[in-house]
Amino acid sequence: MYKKDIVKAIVNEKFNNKIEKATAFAPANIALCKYWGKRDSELNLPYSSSISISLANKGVTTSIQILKSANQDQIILNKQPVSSDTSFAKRVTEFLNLVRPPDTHFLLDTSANIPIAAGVASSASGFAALAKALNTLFDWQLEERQLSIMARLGSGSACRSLWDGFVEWHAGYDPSGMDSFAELYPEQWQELRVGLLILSNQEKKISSRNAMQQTVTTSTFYTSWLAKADQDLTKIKEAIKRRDFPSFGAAVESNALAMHGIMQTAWPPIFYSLPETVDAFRKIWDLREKGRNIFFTQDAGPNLKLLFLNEDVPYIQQIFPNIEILDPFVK
Ligand code: 2P0
Repeated sequence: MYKKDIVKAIVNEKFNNKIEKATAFAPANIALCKYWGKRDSELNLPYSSSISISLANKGVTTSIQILKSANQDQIILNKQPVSSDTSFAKRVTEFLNLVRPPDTHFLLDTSANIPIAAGVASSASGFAALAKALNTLFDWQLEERQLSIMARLGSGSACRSLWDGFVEWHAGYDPSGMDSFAELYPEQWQELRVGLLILSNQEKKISSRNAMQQTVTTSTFYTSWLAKADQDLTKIKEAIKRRDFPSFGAAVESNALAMHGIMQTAWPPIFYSLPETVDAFRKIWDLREKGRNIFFTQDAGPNLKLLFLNEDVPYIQQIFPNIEILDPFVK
């Protein structure tokens, strides 16, 4: 099945373009139980379900408008024009091609209010904001579920960036992916804090898209990861419900370490951690031995996101002076 068929089914070729320009914001999200591996790489369909926390007002704002008498799209990222031959522009154009009426070009102006180096401002909030802006521009009036599927076609994790708070992405079973969408996990945990610990600005050598594919195709342990992800999802959801922070943190951290572990069993091996990352692991484990409830998660890069409760904010600031602390439930 192709992306274009899915888009056709969702928007029903409806392109009522009455307004000139539409703007939308979508928050960045951090997976607590990770998405790592696709059963369909065209439609970004995952093997396993995942759950994330959105970062309130940290994310991407995107404006889209139709350009009259232009012969190509114009793309602006953080106020700078982006050349059409960059991988960023190619990915955006490819997505716009799915919804492009004949002889139409777009001006897309996108900006992130979170450092790209944090590894959270990239494709997820970008494609979620773009899907929302297109929904307004073309007056599709999509339901949340359809919008989530639209965003997923741009980038898997984008389907989770349409809500604040906890969001669960159901992997689904259908080859069409119409049952693979995210929805709000309706629990509010006001005391929960996320700290962005930037350890390096170095660009990653392998994209998560390629890295997850390499893991699926070469790791003999991949099915163990799926069994673990399934168990962790249940543990994390239950711990959220009970507001049981030690169980929550342990399941989240263990899930991230397992994802990175499984990558090391791919061939060629994939290793996103730097010495600074490993030093930070040890520091956090030492703090836990001293009785502090501080946990981490790590995505496809060397930086860490720390999880702790509001009562530990002063302590965390003292130990990690450069950390950026976010309150996911306050806009
Ligand atoms: C996640 N990551 O669940 C996992 C954990 C990174 C590590 O989703 O190919 O940009 O666009 O579907 O969503 C990053 O991968 O990949 C990601 P595509 P995506 O957040």
